[in-house]
Amino acid sequence: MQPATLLIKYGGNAMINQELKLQIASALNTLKLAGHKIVLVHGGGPFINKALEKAQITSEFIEGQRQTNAEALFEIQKTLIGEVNADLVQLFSNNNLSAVGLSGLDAGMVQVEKKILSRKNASGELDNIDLGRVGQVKKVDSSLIQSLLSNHYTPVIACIGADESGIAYNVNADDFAGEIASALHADYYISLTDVDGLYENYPDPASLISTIPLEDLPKLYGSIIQGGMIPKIQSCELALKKGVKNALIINGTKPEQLLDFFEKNIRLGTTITQ
Ligand code: X2W
Repeated sequence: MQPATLLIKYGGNAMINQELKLQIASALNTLKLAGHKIVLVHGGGPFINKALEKAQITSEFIEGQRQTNAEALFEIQKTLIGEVNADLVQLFSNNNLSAVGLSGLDAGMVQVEKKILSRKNASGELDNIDLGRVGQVKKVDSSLIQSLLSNHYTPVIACIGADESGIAYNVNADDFAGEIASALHADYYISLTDVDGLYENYPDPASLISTIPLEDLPKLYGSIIQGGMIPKIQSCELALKKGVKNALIINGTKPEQLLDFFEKNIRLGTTITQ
């Protein structure tokens, strides 16, 4: 495969143990050596859950978004930037990836605005739900990422952004990654998750969908596309609509899938086509 820019979203559920993370680091190193430019955006949901529990802060998810008050945001920033990001950077740098740890706050890279969710109530009217300090990406300045890539560094980015006045917000990592992929005009947006892809009838392995056109997705929400798959597919949709060439969901708990796909041309996971 021709050298390409790969934006990889690495979710917390695919970071379950050190051995697995090492295998991911080694696979990314192979891809980098093959000439691909790699940018990694990470989440860390399970680590955030633990930190909030320890701090005795309760949090609720509404349509895949964690309601976040100022106290929760403080814990989330500490966890994503100080713990998850720092740990990945250390591991990746040890595996010759020259990783540089960032969040959307660095150089004002990711500007967000407060996210407002509208949801139908029992009488069919739309209610606005206040998610607190949850942001929606408004603008990405990709120049810092571009300059790191041209100097052979691997940016590793935590999903925190700030609004115009510099106030920090928690951003869903799938949404954040899709926006970065489009700002970069990445060749591939890859969502590394803990399932093999999108299934017609989960978990029947024979029903794994190997390719699906973008235009077929809208009618599948609520049936084939459910739960945690919703933000993943939505971020693929967003990336493709905003100029990314290919979007792919593969199993991050099977790191060999990355090499099979990009090195051996074996079609794995679910590819969403333009
Ligand atoms: C997410 C950010 C982390 C994330 C959260 O607080 O859990 C919002 O929901 P995964 O591991 O990719 O799920 N933010 C607003 O998305 O992590």
